Amino acid sequence: MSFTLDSARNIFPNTLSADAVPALTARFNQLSAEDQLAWIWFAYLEMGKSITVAAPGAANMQFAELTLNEIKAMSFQEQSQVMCDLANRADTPICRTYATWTPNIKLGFWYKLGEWMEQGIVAPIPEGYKLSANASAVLQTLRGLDSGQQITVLRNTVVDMGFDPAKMGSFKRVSEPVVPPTEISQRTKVTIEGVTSPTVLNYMNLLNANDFDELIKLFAPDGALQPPFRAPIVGKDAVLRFFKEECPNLKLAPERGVSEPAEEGYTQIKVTGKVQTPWFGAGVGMNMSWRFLLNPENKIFFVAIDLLASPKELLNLAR
Ligand code: ECH
Ligand code: GLY
Ligand code: GLY
Ligand code: GLY
Repeated sequence: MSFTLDSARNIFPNTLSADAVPALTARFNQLSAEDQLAWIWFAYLEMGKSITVAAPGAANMQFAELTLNEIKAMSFQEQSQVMCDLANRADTPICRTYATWTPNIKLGFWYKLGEWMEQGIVAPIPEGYKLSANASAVLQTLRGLDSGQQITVLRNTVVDMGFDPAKMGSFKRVSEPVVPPTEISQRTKVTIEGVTSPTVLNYMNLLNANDFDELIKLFAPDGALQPPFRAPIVGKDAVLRFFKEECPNLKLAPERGVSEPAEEGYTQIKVTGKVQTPWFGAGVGMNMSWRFLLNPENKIFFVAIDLLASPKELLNLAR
């Protein structure tokens, strides 16, 4: 029996991912649009006390600029309507534009709106707004998560807003210019206790260097990558596009791992360690695992990236 995408997804089945994130997201999605926006506002303010979000890069913002200016020129009532439409995933021109943006552009857009809300340029969350009992309970659950899980929830709420791209037919995706790879002399090299696979070491080093054109060469033609809480992205073209659109400036700090032969000349390798996003830098170290399945040519047939349930999971290399 040779590996399929489905069987590959089940390697290292003891890996405990942060189920609290999708569970909380599902409860969040039950809230009204007004409650969702106020909930994010309160969550963002509260998290801002302990972690600092980086300002979006200028390149990042230029694509949202037209829409931001359009919103700036509106009345408070119209602005509130636009924000509710986004939360409701309504079918409006702005919600359709939003759907064409990469996650980083969406995050930059809301970063700017948040600044403007603070400055009184965009309609604020009404003073004294009282969250519903459900929303308060969901916020209380968020407080109990570690910061890596908290920022993942926040990111997901932003990424899921706007009109559903699946209902849009064909459209032009809008993304920032691809970042240039780090100069060879400036590159860092990871070491992973228990793992010597050049494919895995190169994966980490090339991703850290933003060298996506070399990175993709490590994948089999039908190779797949499964990001946290998402369906696998299948095939080299789609994976390369994902790297270029969503993976610049990540910092992967793998710590340890285990490697063992699998069926038919394949090799399965699990690695655990920390990951930083450019939005929060060293302020948030996410506890992650990578589960690689290499084919007999040592190309990546499958890799799943998971956000771990707890720091304890960093030591769980059991099969
Ligand atoms: C305000 C109120 C009204 C509504 C809204 C507001 C604004 C909210 C704002 C939120 C900003 C949130 C941000 C969140 C950023 C989170 C980033 C994360 C990144 C995780 C990345 C990982 C990468 C893993 C990977 C690895 C690989 O090996 C392969 C690739 C990949 C307040 C106005 C909305 C402004 C900035 C969680 C885990 C390791 C899979 C990518
Ligand atoms: N400030 C983080 C980013 O632009 O990706
Ligand atoms: N809040 C601490 C952590 O990220 O683990
Ligand atoms: N999924 C990780 C990111 O785009 O930040």
